[in-house]
Amino acid sequence: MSVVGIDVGFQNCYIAVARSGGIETIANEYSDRCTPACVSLASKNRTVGNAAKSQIITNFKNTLHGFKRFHGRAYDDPFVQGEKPKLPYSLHKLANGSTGFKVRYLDEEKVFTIEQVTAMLLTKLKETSENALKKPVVDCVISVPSFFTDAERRSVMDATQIAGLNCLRLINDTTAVALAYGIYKQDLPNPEEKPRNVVFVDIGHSSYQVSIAAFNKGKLKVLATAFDPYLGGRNFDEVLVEYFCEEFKNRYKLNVKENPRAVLRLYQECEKLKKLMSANSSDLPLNIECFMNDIDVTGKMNRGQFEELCAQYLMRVEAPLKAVLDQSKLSREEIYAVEVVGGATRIPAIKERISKYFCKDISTTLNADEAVARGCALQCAILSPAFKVREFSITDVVPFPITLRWKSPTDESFGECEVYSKNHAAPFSKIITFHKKEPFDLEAFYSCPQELPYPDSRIGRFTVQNVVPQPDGDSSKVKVKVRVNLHGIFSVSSASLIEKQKGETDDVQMETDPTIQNEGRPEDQTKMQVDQEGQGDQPTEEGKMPRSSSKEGMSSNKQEQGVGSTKPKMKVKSVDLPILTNALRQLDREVLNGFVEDEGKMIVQDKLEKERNDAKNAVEEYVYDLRDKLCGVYEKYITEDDSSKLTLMLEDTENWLYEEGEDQAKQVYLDKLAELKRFGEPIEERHREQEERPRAFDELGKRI
Ligand code: ATP
Ligand code: K
Ligand code: MG
Repeated sequence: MSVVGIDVGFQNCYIAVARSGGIETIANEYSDRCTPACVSLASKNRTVGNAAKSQIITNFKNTLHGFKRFHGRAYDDPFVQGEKPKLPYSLHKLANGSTGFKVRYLDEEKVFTIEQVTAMLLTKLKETSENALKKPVVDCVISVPSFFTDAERRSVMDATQIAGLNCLRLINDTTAVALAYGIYKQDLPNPEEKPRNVVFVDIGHSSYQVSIAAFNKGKLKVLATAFDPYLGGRNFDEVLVEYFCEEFKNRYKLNVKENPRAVLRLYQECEKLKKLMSANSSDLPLNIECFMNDIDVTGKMNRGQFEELCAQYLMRVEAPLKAVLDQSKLSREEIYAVEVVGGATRIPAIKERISKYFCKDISTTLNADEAVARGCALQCAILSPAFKVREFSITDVVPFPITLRWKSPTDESFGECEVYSKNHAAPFSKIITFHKKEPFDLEAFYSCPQELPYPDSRIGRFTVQNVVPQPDGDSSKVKVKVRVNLHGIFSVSSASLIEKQKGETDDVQMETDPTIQNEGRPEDQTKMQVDQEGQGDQPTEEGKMPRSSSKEGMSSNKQEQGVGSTKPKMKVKSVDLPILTNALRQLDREVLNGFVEDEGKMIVQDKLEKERNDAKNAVEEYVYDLRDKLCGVYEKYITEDDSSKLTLMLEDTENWLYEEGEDQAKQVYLDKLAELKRFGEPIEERHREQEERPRAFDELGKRI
């Protein structure tokens, strides 16, 4: 079993794996530990990561990047609409209202969903992990921003499925960082002592997250999270781009904005300049040759100027820090350390503001780029039965309160109840008891739309099916288990109908007291209790949660709730009820299966194309190699006449490679190579024999 952690960033992805020596961040085929979140579609194949990044300008219409935040979002979503004019590629409204990407692929126009695009990226990251581990990779843990809502998380989960990954947990970025921080610490307070409270800040390319976690030996508990979901390094790039666009308009009369390639180049150069300014406070140049209309452009900027231009964004650093501290109810003195990660925290003005807010030097003991991936790998190791790792329990929080609403099918009345408050522990299950005679709908939604960084507060509708009245016509008692699972996704995970047994009629009837049927007063209608087993259990598929319907469990539940006068001797029988889940923006299962198949086909296509290219390169290499040797080491082993004939043949092949041989089937190249080798190999053979002869004599001499 593989133990892999993946940080899927808006801009940069990192992979960490567990090997015998511990957790290691691994490099891709470019010896780069960072794989750009970039997918490029072309007429014969797809390229992903570094190779795709180099296509951003040349193949801008078909090179997708900056797509992470389209997960779970409708095309009409204000965020999507805001991004659209800035993107070099085209978005497309899908039939179900979701956001699609319109590209040319295999010489045809194709529309991919966000799940498919992220799956392409994940396929690449999976391959990179497989190359490093030298075995198939299926199990993994993937990070998402702590503020991702249900729809966004479900969409990422679908992407992992398309890529053939089994995501054991979607873990929040800052929680992964907290784990990477805490698990190796030997000096954490004992369980009964006051915990060590640490602030974790992660500012990436698109977003800003902060959390406070309390550590004791063997555990971490997230106390609170806060965020500015739309503040990240890219805002600072944009400020520079706007500034230089204006400047180039004035100085060179260039309208940069109308040239997508120029805009993309300017973004790349501005990002470099931004990074340089983090290390250097003096004037720094920006030079781009042949920028537009054959004009070379130059500009300059220094850190002071940059900070002035970015004042509106720097101002936003404080609010999440204040929000997280307020929610944790801790004082600044109770904060042990402030750990920062994420590329954008390298901006000095950001660091200063964080440090100033907590009246503390910030710590950078964690690797700012790799901590999230390492935390993911650690979580994967903990969850994997195949790997022994120190016990460490993680309790996360629910970022947005969740309310459940139910409607009476017979009249207009309805009831609702907040099932998870803000910062409620997660994962967590609860059981709600209803008294119903027929199937009913539960609607889950986020209670505070105004604080949600997402335009739709709905989570989904869950229909509890097969509910029937009791034989005597009374309502049945229906126990519904709701859950925020390991991925941070809400679900109605199971339901059961409790049947009255003969001879117990009176007891049970007491519980169907009509007051409990009183819709609109959640306290009366719902009886909630914490399902103790629900915490920290292994992730299981929807609807496959362990049922808690034992006789003992039931009676003790009642005592806790103080409902009814059930005697322990009462016999209860429970029947599992199917639940129909209709989550917001959820992909149809059939469609998802189709995507799994399509991804498989695209993987094969990429593999074939790679083999074809490799075969072509092998011909080219052989031509150059043999030509060199004919004038060198092989000279003695071939007549002058044969040599010039062969040289001519090599030249023909080279020309052919640039002309009709440019784009041929793999077999054509294999045949070409075989043909050349028919001439080349006898020469090589003679050469080798000659080389080995004296050595063989030497060996013989030694033995005698
Ligand atoms: P997100 O977390 O939003 O999904 P991400 O994980 O891809 O994004 P990171 O890799 O953490 O983001 O950070 C990338 C950002 O950090 C980019 O905006 C990059 O320009 C910026 N960055 C990296 N190094 C520096 C530096 N030295 N100075 C300033 N900014 C930097
Ligand atoms: K990252
Ligand atoms: Mg990140």
